[in-house]
Amino acid sequence: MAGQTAKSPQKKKSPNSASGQQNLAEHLAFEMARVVEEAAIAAARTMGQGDRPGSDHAAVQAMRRAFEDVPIAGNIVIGEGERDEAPMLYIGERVGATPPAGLEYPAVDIAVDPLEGTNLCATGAANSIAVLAASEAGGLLHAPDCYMEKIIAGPGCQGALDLDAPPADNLKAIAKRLDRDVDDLVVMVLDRPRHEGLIAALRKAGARIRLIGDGDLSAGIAAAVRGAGVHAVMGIGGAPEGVITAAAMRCLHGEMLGRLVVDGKDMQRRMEKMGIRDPKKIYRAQDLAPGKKIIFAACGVTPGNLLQGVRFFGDGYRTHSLVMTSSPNTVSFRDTVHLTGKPDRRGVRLF
Ligand code: VTB
Repeated sequence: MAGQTAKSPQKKKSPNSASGQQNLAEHLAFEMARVVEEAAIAAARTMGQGDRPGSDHAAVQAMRRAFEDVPIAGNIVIGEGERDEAPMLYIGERVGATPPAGLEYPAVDIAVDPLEGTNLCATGAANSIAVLAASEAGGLLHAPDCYMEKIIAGPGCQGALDLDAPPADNLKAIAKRLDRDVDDLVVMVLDRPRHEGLIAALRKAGARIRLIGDGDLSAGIAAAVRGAGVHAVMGIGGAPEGVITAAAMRCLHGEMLGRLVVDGKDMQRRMEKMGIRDPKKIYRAQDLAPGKKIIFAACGVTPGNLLQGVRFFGDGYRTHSLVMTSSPNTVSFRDTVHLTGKPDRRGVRLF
């Protein structure tokens, strides 16, 4: 990210020094963690209410509000939809704090999913998260709101996957890289009729499967983190979610291949308008999120494989977030107790 450009003579430290840049990335990552935490807390309050739009709205509103304190000139490149269909966090919306006179904040492109897994939250099911990815301008593909074929696995599988190969071949390749057998693998697949063939092939090959109702983004991140209990994600999910997953892969060095699903002339025209010349292109994480300075932040809403959900107690709440930067390459799990009232005699719990 271009550092804060000081136009005022009072500003002493050069933000373009290596340590200035590093501090800026770390500082912004911290700010972004606050943004996803606010969205997660608001969404988590609605858990299990069976009100999908209500859950989504709570997350969107809280995230939009939280951006107002972040010192960036933010540009939403993936959001809640086009300007005419989404009141907040629409594509092209400018977010961020207003800089003091004479200062410019860094230009940042942002992809948001204030509540990934709306249904999961509305039904109290596992793995809904509030999530965003950010980068210097131009660092995230402006993916159209269409489907994407995906295959995602951990860093050990770099270069081992093939989107056009039969699922059994990919399983063999993953098993080999992870030094285990195919029947030791756990693959997450969105539970959809379109995946009937894929599921049958995975079962035939002997892999263990977790069918998920929603949320191939959090599943993809889990696949790139050892110990999260998932080795791969396969199948067709959202392309915008694919870009955010790719940003996470840039920080975790996970392997990911994706190809847009272009059905119909309308979609083809939309892609051309967006400058996507080869709709059959197979993207890697580096193509979907090419930024040099990626920031990724996710906060658990409902309890999941990777992140705890938000827990509320009398005097506050506790959030669990994953906050990452690509340069410097850091991965932090942030377990935060937010004390909103006067701490009572119960104090702060270790876990
Ligand atoms: C996908 C997936 C998301 O919604 O977009 C899915 O990437 C939508 O698929 O993680 P359908 O149109 O088949 O429902 C999510 O699961 C988010 O809810």
